[in-house]
Amino acid sequence: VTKYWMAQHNFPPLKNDRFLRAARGEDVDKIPVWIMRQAGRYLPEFREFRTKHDFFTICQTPEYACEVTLQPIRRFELDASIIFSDILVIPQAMGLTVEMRPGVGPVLPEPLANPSDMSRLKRPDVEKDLGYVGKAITLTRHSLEGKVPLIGFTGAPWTLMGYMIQGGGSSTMAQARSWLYRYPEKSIELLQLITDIVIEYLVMQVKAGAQALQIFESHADYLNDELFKKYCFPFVKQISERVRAKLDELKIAKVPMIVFPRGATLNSLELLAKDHSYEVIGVDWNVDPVEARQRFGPDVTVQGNMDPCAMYANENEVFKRAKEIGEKFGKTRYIANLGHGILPDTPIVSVEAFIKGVHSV
Ligand code: 1CP
Repeated sequence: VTKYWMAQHNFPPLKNDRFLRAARGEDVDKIPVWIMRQAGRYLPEFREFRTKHDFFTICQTPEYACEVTLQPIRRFELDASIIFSDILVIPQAMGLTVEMRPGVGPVLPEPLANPSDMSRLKRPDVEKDLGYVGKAITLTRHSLEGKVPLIGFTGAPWTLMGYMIQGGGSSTMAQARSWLYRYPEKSIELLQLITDIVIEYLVMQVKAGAQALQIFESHADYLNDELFKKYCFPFVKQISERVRAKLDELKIAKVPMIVFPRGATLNSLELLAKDHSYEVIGVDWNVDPVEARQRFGPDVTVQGNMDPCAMYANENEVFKRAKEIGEKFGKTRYIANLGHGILPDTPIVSVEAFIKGVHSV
């Protein structure tokens, strides 16, 4: 079946497998590097494209999503691409309205005010309602011509729950976080519903051609160790285990999985790393490379973690820092990235210097 599926897609052979090798713990000639939000507003060609097309229209139109995914790959010596989409396509497919407001970010005008609002949510037919993401992945995988691998992604359950209750970004996530204490059972019910959808969504992405998967738990910083153990870890673990089991059942080759619990405590990160349900753990810029290695052990690849604001230093400084981080993590089981998404006004020369610095190790 794997052969049949490959033949059916007939994807071009991969020419640069550094990223996949590092994820699997194999030797690499150079440290692989990619950048979270590498397709985005710091690129003039992206800004130009956005003046013509609405954000979710880009996500929903495979030719457009493919075009913006390729933009950073044409410009830079990156070692991986990530499909252009957003984590909020899931709440959207569950029936919530999501608007992308310029200068504000995503807004959900009718969030879940209390557990009875959960009756407004629907269980999407993933292949149908989110099939556009699969189509974008297949098209992009062909259009990349094997230059670099293509990463698929999703938001993790707690992060998505946060947006669904909060109605947008927030500096406290107080509404969402208070659900965890006021309605623990209903919170778990909601997290489980999202988990079930996320699993189907990720399997669809691999079927469509995604060569790795990243799970963004961007709101892990709101969870202390107790909350992380109860509301993040079990669901994130379930996602990896059930995605792998489903791919086995479909006889499709498994792909490396990355979890990025941004802002999680070192205890929480260690819990995830030592569980080995993910090949790769993403860390933000507050995590010390040497301490991370010590606490995670030798059998997990680490991804990260230069401060996105360090990209505002001069070119030489950016190069030097990138090289230093590479040396601290070492060439084995390491994927270089920023500690969070690249900021919209980051200088292009910094991106070039960052990549050169990593590749110089
Ligand atoms: O290039 C890539 O990395 C692929 C595209 C991508 C990804 C992986 C986008 C496009 N969004 C995401 C993931 C995403 N979206 C996350 C997880 C990563 C992270 O923590 O940053 C989150 C939290 C979102 C939600 C979201 N979408 C925000 C954050 C809002 C907040 O304050 O909580 C914002 C600003 C967006 C909009 C968005 N998504 C992507 C882009 C390029 C943009 C900018 C909007 C625009 O172009 O108008």
